Amino acid sequence: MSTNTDISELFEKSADLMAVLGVNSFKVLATRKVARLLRDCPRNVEELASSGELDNMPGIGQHSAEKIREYLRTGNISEFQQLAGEVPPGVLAMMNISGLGVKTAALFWREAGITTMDELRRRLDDGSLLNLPGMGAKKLAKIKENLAYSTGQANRRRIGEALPIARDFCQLLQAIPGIVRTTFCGSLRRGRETIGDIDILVCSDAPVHQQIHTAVGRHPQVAQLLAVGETKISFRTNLDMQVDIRVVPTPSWGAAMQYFTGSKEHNVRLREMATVKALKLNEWGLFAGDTAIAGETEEGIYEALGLAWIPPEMREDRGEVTLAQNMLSHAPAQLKAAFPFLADAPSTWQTLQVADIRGDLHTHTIASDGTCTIAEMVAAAKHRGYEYIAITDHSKSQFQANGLSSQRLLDHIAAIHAVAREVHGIRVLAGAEVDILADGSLDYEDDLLRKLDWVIASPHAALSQETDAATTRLVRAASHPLVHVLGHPTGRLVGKRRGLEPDMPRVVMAALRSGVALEINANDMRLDLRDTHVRLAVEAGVPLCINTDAHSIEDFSQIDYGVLTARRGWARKANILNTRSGVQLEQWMQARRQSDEWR
Ligand code: DGT
Ligand code: CA
Ligand code: CA
Ligand code: ZN
Repeated sequence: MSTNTDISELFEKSADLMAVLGVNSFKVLATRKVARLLRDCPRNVEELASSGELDNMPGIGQHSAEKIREYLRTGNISEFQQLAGEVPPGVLAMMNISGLGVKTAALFWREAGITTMDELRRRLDDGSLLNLPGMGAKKLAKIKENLAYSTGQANRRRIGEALPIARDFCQLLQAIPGIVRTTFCGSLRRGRETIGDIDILVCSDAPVHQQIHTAVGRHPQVAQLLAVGETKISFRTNLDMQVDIRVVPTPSWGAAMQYFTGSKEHNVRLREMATVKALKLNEWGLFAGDTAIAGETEEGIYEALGLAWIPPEMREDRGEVTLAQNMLSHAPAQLKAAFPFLADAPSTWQTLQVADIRGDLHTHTIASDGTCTIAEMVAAAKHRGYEYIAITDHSKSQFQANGLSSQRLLDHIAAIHAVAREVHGIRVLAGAEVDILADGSLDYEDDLLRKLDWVIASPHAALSQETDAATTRLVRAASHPLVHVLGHPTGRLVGKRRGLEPDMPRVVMAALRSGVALEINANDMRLDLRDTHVRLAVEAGVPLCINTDAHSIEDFSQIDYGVLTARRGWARKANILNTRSGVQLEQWMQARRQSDEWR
């Protein structure tokens, strides 16, 4: 976890606190602005502080600079701690419910005296909140629904929050003498969109628990040690995530990795296979009687069970064991019978890699709600080694995101083309992220869409539609001949907003018929398509795009989460449109536009 992120989150949280406490709104806005600047700043804030540049940064005033220095010195900001003391934690928690913002939380607290989630739940049920100003039955019903949804997700964190923490601690542990290897396992290694707790394994044949205890105890991110033993150390981080560290000896390393990666359902299958072979599988190894026949490597465990090694993201008991069995025994006929969409009947699973991605086809600039210019986005994409990038700002209905009117879009297309002429070594596509309106029509006229190289159609509003309406809407957009890809098709936000719940197989079939691609939005708050939807698209043979939806140059790194989600849906390189070369992509786009001409 970088310092920039930590401080940024602290400022953001403090802005929420100020807003609830009714602090002057200029101060709240200024605090949010600092949070955003820190989040998007490509340079490390510690460096900026020590070089003195912090004091000259636009948007960061003298007071904020002093607070940042205080954090760097002490790991906290006293003024913010004081604010936190004035607001009950339940009131802050309320604000995480979608549709219940700062204003409503303040209203519920000040006017209705609600300070806990339990109380909120009770008062939503007894109808007494209807007396509050501005609270209609419809609004309260929405809050109730969203509350029920976020409760179901309670205590799980987004993968984007958990992964940096896990990497940080693995690095810390790796530096301890006597520790041979470290890795994270569990849901995080499987690339799930949310993480309950972080499971870390360290490999060592020497006693290292004392050193681990010392290193962890000193770490500023650690809030509370929960358990300290010789083979297991657990603690809770400042951001309230539990981390379990387990020490494993070399001969059991692979068995432990396999066991603690899970999933539980996948492990049950494997243990069944072991039993059939009269073997016993546990976290120490695979045993015939008392003799270990595998355990040092994960591959060894799978092989001894008659299975090809299975990428962690696929270990969800969704057919992967059958796949692995047929791959290892080179049974292409059985494999194709079980999984007709795997026409190539692979004998090993070539896992999709981040390095396979050759461009980003969904990015925003300052023309709408991004923070960088066209030239900056293009330069950053080129620096990543990308062969192409599509600039895709919002369309006119997205007024809160500064969406482009028709005239502004024409100017923007010209500006994108101007940048494209200037830079070499990367293709720049002039695109747009066009709103799919509630009825499935698009936010720009066809004549305007024809002027674009690349059209994403995404839903942003009316996301509480019933299934039927949502299906009709998305099918209509997916059937539009000028659309290249459906962007974040459901509009869900992980742990926060359910989004549309269309009949996904029908949307996928519509995309297949019309030749439209589907996006895996890699932003860890979206991951939309989700893993199960990806699998539908892969089975149907609909091409996918993994895009970051970058609003700044830092966001390009979110691609990792999109690739993990793609792997969870069994997508391989050939399924992903933006693993193709620029030339191949252009061919695909041309074929797509011909379908428009034949209309
Ligand atoms: P999470 O933490 O809720 O996001 O999900 P996981 O999958 O990381 O689950 P966790 O942390 O409870 O356990 C990590 C792995 O350890 C799990 O995927 C499989 C294995 N495991 C844990 N408890 C059991 C168990 O009772 N039976 C079996 N077969 N495996 C278990
Ligand atoms: Ca876990
Ligand atoms: Ca665990
Ligand atoms: Zn977007």
